[in-house]
Amino acid sequence: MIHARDADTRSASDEELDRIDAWWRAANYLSVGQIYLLDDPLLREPLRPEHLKPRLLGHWGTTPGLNFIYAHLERVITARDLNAICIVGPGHGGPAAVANAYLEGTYSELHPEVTRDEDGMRRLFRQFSFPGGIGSHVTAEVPGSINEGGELGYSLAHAYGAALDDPELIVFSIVGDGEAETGALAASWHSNKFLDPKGDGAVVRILHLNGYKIAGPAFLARIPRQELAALLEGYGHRPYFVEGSDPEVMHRQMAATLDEVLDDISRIQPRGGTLPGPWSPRRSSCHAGERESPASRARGAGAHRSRAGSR
Ligand SMILES: Cc1ncc(C[n+]2csc(CCOP(=O)(O)OP(=O)(O)O)c2C)c(N)n1
Ligand SMILES: [Mg+2]
Repeated sequence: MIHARDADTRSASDEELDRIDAWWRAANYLSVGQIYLLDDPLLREPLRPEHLKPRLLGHWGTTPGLNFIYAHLERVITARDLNAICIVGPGHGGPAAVANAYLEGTYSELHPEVTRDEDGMRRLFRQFSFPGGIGSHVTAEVPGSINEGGELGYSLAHAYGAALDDPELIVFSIVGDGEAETGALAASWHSNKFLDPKGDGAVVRILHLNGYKIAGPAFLARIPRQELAALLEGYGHRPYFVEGSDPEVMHRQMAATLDEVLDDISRIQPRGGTLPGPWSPRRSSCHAGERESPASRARGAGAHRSRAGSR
């Protein structure tokens, strides 16, 4: 079992960590807005009942964790110029996926009517889980989505499929701890047996242990840590733990751990290249419009581009 790097380890600069935190908070705001708000997206006035959605579908629980991971993936993908994709598995993760795509600008590229201003935010918030709008989980309308979130259990299978399809790709696959209790996901931990660590793409699995499946307890978050580590090691994975509740400490841990994981992968998959760092000059599929080829465009259009994980 590998513990998260010491929180004092300098991997990202203080300024970078501040910017990651700002992204995370903005994504959290955009997520809450989607779940609750019908109007007044910038909360210019004191809240009134007519500003709120009369019926709520979707839930907050998994969202801050997804936003946290996504914000950190943005840093490593940009810093290392990764060709990466993020697959969002946890139930009702839709608000986070949409919020981050909106922050990136890719949501408005695909849906120009959802503009990047107050009117666009109103539309973004109103459409979420609303008649005539979009689903409460990740759906095909989310730019880059290849994993339909409505039926739990397939995130890892889709992640491995993407890595088998493209040897240049690094797939960050976020698995919900409730999702992990489905049969499909439980079996998918074995997909590493099909992957050639050197020749295929890489899968970084991020198990999001928020402790719950909606409101019920999720057991992978409640078994002793040693037992969880032994379970994952038994499947052939190398677990890293990032845990806590203080955002400042967590940001530092996550940045350092992601760097450690990606350095490990680059030692297994050395690539040529002229850019600084161990990675060849590839594009991130998270920035729509920067993709290099129709093939990679097609891939990005199917995958919820974001980024996180370990081989
Ligand atoms: C196959 C399947 N079974 C049950 C559900 C109902 N369901 C929706 S979200 C959820 C909990 C998922 O837990 P987790 O992945 O941990 O997400 P979180 O609750 O933390 O957001 C369940 C059981 C579903 N969508 N698909
Ligand atoms: Mg959960």
